[in-house]
Amino acid sequence: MIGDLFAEMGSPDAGKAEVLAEGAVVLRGFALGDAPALLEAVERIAAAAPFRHLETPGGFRMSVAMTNCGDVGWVSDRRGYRYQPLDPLTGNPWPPMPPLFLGLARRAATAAGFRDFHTDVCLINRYAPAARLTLHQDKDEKGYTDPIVSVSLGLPATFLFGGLSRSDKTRRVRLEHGDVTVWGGPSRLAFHGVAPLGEGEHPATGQCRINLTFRRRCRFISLCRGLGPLHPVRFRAVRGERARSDKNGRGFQGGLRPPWWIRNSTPAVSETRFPPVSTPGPARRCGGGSA
Ligand SMILES: O=C(O)CCC(=O)C(=O)O
Ligand SMILES: [Mn+2]
Repeated sequence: MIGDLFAEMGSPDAGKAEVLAEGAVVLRGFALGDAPALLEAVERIAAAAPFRHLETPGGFRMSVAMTNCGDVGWVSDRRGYRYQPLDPLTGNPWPPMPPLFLGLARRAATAAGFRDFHTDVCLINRYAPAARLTLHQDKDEKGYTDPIVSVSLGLPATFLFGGLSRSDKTRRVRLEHGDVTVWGGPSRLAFHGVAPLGEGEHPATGQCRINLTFRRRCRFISLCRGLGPLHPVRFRAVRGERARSDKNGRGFQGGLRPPWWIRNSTPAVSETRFPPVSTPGPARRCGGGSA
């Protein structure tokens, strides 16, 4: 009975902030109050941009089903990993980011010590039992000054959180419905993944887990929109972006020590508490339609 209640409400630790590493924190239950509306929004997004299993550059089918909303979407195929403004499945722009997503991502980033986070892309992952995400870094964005904000909904998962090298020891962190994980600053390029999802049934999502990862792909709208190479705004933006990554980016692209301005941006979190909200919604299908 009590177990069922927690399954419905999310983490029994709702309201606590659990520090994983410098710049990385789990905000327990942070998205609980928004969960029903987030899941409704995911269904609307999936109606326009269906979940699909992408192919890796090596030719494997990913076990996690994915879709996106925002200015661009993350895709993978034989040509590699990248962001692009059009959904390759429909040929349409990705659905716009709902204001609820923007607000939640910003509030979670602020709670983790990263101010003024403005996300421009949300990758939405759907895990069925046995689906997993192998250890990886989120490094297809243009610059790493902004954190990653990741929302867990539905079935619990084991999140693997390591260091800046693939071989670093990983921590196993149980993520529950409503938990929000934020990693940035010195942890922005930490290797992470998700262990194979266990079987189960969650009142909010049924037999799956939904994950929203909010990123900032770039700070220059013209780059995100893919304007032509001779467009004057794009030209300036490209030069600015190059200058930044040449000067600061080289060292930590490859998983080496981050530059001082990333190392010193320690988020102000230790034993923070925030008020947990619990408004379990009606039972839903598993995130909406698939391709
Ligand atoms: O599902 C998660 O908790 C993590 C997702 C993730 O790492 C990604 O989408 O890059
Ligand atoms: Mn990731």
